[in-house]
Amino acid sequence: MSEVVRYEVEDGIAVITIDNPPVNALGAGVSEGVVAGADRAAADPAVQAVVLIGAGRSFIAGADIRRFGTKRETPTRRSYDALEASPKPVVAAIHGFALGGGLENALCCTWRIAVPEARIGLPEVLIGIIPGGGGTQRLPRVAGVKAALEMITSGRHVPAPEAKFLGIIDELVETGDLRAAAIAFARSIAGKGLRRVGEIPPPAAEAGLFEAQRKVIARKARGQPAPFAAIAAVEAATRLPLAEGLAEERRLFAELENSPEARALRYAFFAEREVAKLPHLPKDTPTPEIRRVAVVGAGTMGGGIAMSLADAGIPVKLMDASPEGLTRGLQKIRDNYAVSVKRGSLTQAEMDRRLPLIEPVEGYDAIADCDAVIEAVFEQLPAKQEVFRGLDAVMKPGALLFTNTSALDIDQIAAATGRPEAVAGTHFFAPANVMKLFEVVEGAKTAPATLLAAMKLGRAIGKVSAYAGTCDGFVANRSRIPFGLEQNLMVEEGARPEQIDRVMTAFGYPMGPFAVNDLSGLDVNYMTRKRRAAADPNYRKWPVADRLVEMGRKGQKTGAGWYRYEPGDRTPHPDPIVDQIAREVAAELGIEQRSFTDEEILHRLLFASVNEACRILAEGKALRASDIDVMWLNGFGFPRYRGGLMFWADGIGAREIYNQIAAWHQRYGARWAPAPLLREIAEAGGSLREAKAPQLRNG
Ligand code: 3H9
Repeated sequence: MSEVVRYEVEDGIAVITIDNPPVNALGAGVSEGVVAGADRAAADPAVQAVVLIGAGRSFIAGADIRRFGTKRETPTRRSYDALEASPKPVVAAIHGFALGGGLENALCCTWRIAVPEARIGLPEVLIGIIPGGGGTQRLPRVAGVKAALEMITSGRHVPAPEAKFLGIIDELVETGDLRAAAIAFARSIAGKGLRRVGEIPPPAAEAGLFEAQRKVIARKARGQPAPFAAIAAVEAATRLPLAEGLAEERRLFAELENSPEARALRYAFFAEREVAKLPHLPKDTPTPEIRRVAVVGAGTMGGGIAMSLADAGIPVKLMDASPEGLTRGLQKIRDNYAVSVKRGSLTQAEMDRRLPLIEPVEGYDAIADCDAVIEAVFEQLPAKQEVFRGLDAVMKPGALLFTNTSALDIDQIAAATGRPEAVAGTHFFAPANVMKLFEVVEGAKTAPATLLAAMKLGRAIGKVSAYAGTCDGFVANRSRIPFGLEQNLMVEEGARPEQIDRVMTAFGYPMGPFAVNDLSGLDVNYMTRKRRAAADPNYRKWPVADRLVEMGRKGQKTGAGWYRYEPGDRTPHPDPIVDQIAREVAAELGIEQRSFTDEEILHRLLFASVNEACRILAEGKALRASDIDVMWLNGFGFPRYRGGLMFWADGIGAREIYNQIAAWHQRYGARWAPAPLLREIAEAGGSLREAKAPQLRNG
């Protein structure tokens, strides 16, 4: 047959097995192998029915995403057509994932059975396209238009029991051996006729459904054509015969495959897989298991961290220096879960399962046997060092000691222990139980095994783990700081917060940066700025922001910050007082105020960060430019359909960015000095998104 598809006949049942590790994507030879298998089964009079199954950990994860956007031959027959045309019943036996083209192949089979843990879905919109193997036409025919529309526009992975309820799966297989169950099932339905999904007449949609869905999408999927195309394709299924609906689907698919959004989203998909890899570490490094975790500090961060562990089913011991702090922290956790239950995003049963996983304890002795500790106390070095001295005294040998700092020196924290190799940073982003980014920070003495264990822990709690070397701000915040600085300085120069916010929301951010500052509280970084100013005589202060804080304008929580707010309402209203403060600061600093174009605002903010990202990479603090992109996507709300900071920058071109930065260097001085790596890439006509740290370039 083919190297990736096997064909066997067992007692009158043909079994076509796809074996294309790791996830049985429909790569080279797979579709051809399925077609050949279906033909062989059709031609063999001894075969009564066919089973289509996946080897390894999945049924089929979909088309091979790496092949999109490349020239490839259109096969004369696709597996979808061959399966649907089979004169004998075909049973799709699903475990792991049946996604995209995987589910579409299954929908061309006459029956679908699955293990309860399996997940199915059409996630194509998440990579900027729509299903292209008939999913938009066949899913509405089995699941109804409403359910199909929801699945296709969200890309959600649907658990098998729900898929059974929706009519997509015919039977759940509770016994362990799916292959044997599928063969038995095939035998039971052999000779009892065919029930092809494609022969079901076009399904009807309730009035107004498509319009309503377009409105839902308009809010969520700004700037993205794929969800709208998905709605159009499903709409076609309700009014066209199958063949015409399939042609319409193919036309829409072809329009999207090479769209800028699809290219950016494909890049983001692979960047998020690459970020998990630390190829500079020795290959045989063991990864210690972390089963029980302690969290020290029951404040907002510590509570959020404890919740993210409990959410993933990991038992947590929560401790705090003060009994009142612990009680308050636990109450806050309870309240947070209760709010989720009230909103309907969590069931009461799930809350009742998670809460007991968080066990309040007193004193270090109570956590001594945990595999790892995450310290989340006040962001001050002496406080953290004291905790680490306490941990060092009691923790069992081999326990891993993580600090949730956002800016302090990991090495100084590690130095408070006799086991710096076991210490690493695990930087959560607020709110810790919501934000996906999990920065793993390597200190000078951190052992590779400690790093790998931290990376794995992040993934186990559903986060995106990303490596950072230790330096002020680590990678994510350090690359974001110049953006924040320019945002503030442009206000001194005459740009208004509302213009900057409008430019960035039009770019695709869910909120403008000033509105975000007001939401998180302007006082949050006030102390960090003071600390940096004290340490560095050249530190460029943010006088407008500082004055707002000093006036008590700390953002939404005080009813005013960069904007003013009406009581009980989060709508930001521009406030002339802010313009006045900006004018005063400008006058004091001798800055002449002027107007800004939208493009200048966008470029000032993002080029500043591209330049810093190049320095970070050259210093080896981030491994790959794409890691920085992953951080911006998961930590700062950078629009995913633009790929990430460095992917976006490549769209403009390193040379143009370098020239502009060099011009701003002349105009604004040292902070705009072009990074040598940027210059190198610009001169070589190279790609920013492919830039790597020296430790990866040399090895
Ligand atoms: C489609 O089907 C279009 C159709 O309508 C037909 C059109 C004609 N392609 O994520 P993991 C690689 S569009 C290529 O770490 P997990 C991945 O890069 C497709 N490669 O595992 C990684 O490689 P490496 C619709 C793929 O267990 C390795 O497999 N389908 C693909 O955490 C392991 O992946 C999707 O969008 C692929 N389709 O999660 C599903 N999938 O080891 C995309 C995976 O070298 N995939 N790889 O880094 C996923 O969502 C997850 O991979 C999955 C497994 C949930 C399946």
